[in-house]
Amino acid sequence: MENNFGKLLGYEVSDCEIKVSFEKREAYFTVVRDEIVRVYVPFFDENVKSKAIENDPCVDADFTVEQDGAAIVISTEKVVVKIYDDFVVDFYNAEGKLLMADYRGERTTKEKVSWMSLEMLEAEGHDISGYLEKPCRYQLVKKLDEGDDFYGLGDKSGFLNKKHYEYENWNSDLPQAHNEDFKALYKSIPFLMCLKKDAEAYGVFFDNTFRSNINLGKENTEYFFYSTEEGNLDYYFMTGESLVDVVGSYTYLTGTTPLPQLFTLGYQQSRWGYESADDINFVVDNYRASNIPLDVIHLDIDYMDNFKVFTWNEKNYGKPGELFDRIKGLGVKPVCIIDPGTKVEKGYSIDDEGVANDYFAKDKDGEVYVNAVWPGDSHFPDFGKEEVRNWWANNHKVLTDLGVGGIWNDMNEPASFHGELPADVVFHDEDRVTNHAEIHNVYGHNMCRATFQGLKDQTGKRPFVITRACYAGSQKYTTVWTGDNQSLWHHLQMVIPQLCNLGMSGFAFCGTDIGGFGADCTPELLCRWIQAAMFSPLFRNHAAKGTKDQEPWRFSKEVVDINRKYIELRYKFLPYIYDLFYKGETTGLPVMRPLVLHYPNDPEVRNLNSEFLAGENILVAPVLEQGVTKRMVYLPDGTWYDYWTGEKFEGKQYILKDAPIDVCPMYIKAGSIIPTYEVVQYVGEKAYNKVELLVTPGEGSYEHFQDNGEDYAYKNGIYNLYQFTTDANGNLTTEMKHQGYSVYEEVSVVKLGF
Ligand code: MIG
Repeated sequence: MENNFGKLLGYEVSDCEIKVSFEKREAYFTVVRDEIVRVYVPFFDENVKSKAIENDPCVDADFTVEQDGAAIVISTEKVVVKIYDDFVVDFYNAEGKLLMADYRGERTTKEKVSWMSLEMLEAEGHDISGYLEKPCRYQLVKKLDEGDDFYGLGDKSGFLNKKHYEYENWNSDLPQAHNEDFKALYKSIPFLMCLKKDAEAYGVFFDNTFRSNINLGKENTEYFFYSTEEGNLDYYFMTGESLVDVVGSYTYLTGTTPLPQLFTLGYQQSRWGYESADDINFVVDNYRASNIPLDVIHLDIDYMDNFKVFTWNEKNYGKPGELFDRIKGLGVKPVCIIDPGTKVEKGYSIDDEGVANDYFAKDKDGEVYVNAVWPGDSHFPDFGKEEVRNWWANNHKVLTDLGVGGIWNDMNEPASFHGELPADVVFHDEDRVTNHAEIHNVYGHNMCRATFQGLKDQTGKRPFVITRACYAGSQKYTTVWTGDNQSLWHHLQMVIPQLCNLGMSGFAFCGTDIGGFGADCTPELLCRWIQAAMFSPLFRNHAAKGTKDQEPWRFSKEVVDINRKYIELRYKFLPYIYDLFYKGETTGLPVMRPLVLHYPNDPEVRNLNSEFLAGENILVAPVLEQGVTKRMVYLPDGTWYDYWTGEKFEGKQYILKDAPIDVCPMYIKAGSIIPTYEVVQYVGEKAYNKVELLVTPGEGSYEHFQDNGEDYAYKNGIYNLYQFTTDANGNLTTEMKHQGYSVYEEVSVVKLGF
C-alpha cells in the first residue's frame, strides 16, 4: 500500500480545531459539536468556502486529544476519533462501538491504494496514469460491515436502501425513464446515512462540489467508497442515538427547510403546453366547476416571449396583469417558470445588461460563453457572483409586481442542447475565478438563492421557489421536484423511496410530478398516484407537451371523484402537514418519512419501499401496482387504527387490506391527536377559525401551531402554540403555550377507534 501521508508526528489544538501532522502532510479535525467531527485536507484550494454550510457551525464543545499508542485520539461526549499513520481514521461512538472505519485492504479495481491523493503521488514523481480509469483526486474507502444499510443521497433513483448501488454526483438532466441503475439525477446531495446491524446510526456529508462517486458495496461488499475528481477533502462525520439524530445533525450543519406559506401546501396543476391565457383560464374554470380544490397553476415556458426570461408573450397570454387578476380572483396563485439561459439578442434588455456588466460565464478565451437552450443561443448567468445574484433577484420584480405566487426554476443543472458546458468555462465563486467543473453542481443552488432573495425582498412573504437542480443545503431557499418522471407504474413505485430519501437529506419540501411527466397517464395510474402523493409536500400534477391531458376532470366521473376525495383529504390534513413543517424547521425532520426512521430496530422496515409515515402518526400504504386491489400492509410496533373503518390492529405484523381503486390504506397510531381543517376550494377561501382534532385511543399529547400562513410575523411572536392532551377516553385538555395570534373559535374532537 502506498504511504502518502506518512507517519503520525503529532498534533496541535486551537479552539475547536486539531491540526494533525504526518510526515508529508497535515490534516485538520474540527469538533463541530458533540456529535459532529469535520475532517479537512485542503488538497485543492484553502479559499473554497462551503456552499452548503454558510455559518461557522462550531459550538464550544468539550473534547480531549491524546496520544494513545499508535493513535491520536479525539474524544467528545458522543464520538471518538482514532487517527493512525498514513491518515487512517476510525470513528467510534461513546460506547466504544466502531461505526465507520477506514478500509485496511486494497480496492479490487485498478486503484491500488486505500487512500490516495493523486496530486501528492504526482508530486512524488509517480506515474499516476495506471492507477485510475477516470481522473480521481482522492478517495475515501471505508469498511462495509455486514448488516450496514444506507439511506440519503437526495433524489437518486431506485430504492430506499442504497446498499449495493453506486451513484455519481453530477447534476444531470437525462431524458430516458429514470431506472434504478441511474447513477446521477438532477441534484447532488452527498449526504449518506448508515444504519448498522444493531441500529447504531451515523452520517457522513462529503462537502465537495466537484463530480464525485459514491459506491456502496457495488464494487466489492467489503468496502464502500467516495471518490472525486477534484476539490478539497472535506467531510463531516456525525452520529447520535438514532437516524433521527443524524438527520438533526445534518440539518444543523446545512440548514432546515423553512416554514412555507400555507397555500403552497395546497393542490397545484401544471402542464408544459398551456399555450395561452385561454388555456390557463379553461383549466382554472374546470377545477372550480368540478369542485376540486386548487391553489396554484403553473405557467411553463410558453408564457414568455420567445422563451426570453422576464418577458411576457402578449400575443397568446394577453396583458399579464389581466390573466393574473382573473385567476387570483378565483383564488388561484400563478407560479412562473424561469430558466437560467438568457437569449442572445441585441436589444433584449436582460441580455444587454448581462453582457455589459460581465454577468455571464465566459469561455476560456474570455468570450461570453454561448450554448443553446429553449430560446436558442443563450448566455449563462454567473450566479456565483453576489452582484449577479442581486441582479437576477431584482429582475423578478416584473413578476412580483404582478402578484406572482412563486417561481419555478428549471434547466439549472445547467442543461444545454449543444452538449454539456465544457469543464473550463469560466465561472466565479464570489471573487474567486473558477470553472464549470467546480460550479456545475451548485449552479442551481446559487440560482435559487437569488430567486429566494428576490421574492423575499419584493413580497415580504416566505418565498415559494421550486427547483430541479440543487446541492446540499439548498433546502434553505427552495423546494424541489424530482424532474421528468414518466407515467409508468415503476415511477409511481419510486415516489416513496425518492421522496423519503430527499426528506432525510434535508429537503422536507419535495414532490414528484403527479401522474407522471412523460408518457400517457391511465385513469387507474392517476388515481393511485394521487393517493400515494397525498402527503407529498409539493402536491402538483404536471405533464409534458404532447402527452395525454392529465387534469383529473379530463377523465371519467370515477376518476374525478377519486381525485377529489384525496385532494379534499389533503386539505383536511393541511394543519397537520403545516405543523410538521413548523416542527421540522427546528428538528430537520421531513414530512414524508420511511418507517426505518422511527423504527430502526425493526428489520422488516429497512427495505420497505412501499409504505411511509406522514410525521409519526399516520401510516400510508398506497397501492402501487396496476390491477391490484388488495394490499399487504406492514404495521410497525404499537397499536394502529384503520383510518377508514376504525378497526384496531396490533403492530409488528402484516395485514391484508382490501384496497379497491378508491381506497388508499391509511392507519393512525394509538394516542394520536391530528388537527384537521374544513375542506375549502383554496387556502384563504374562508378563515380557518375552527380546528377539529382526530383522536385515537390512548393518552396523547400534541403541539399545534397557528399563524397567518404567509410572512415572517411568526418570528416576532405573532402565532399561537396549542398544547393538546387527551386521556385514555379521548377527553381533551388544551393549554396555550404561546398566544400571539387570534385563537380558534372552536376546537372539537372526532374520535376514531373508540
Ligand atoms: O426540456 O419547461 O423538467 O417540468 O415542463 C424540457 C418545459 C424543459 C423540463 C422540466 C419540465 C418542464 C419542461 N422542462
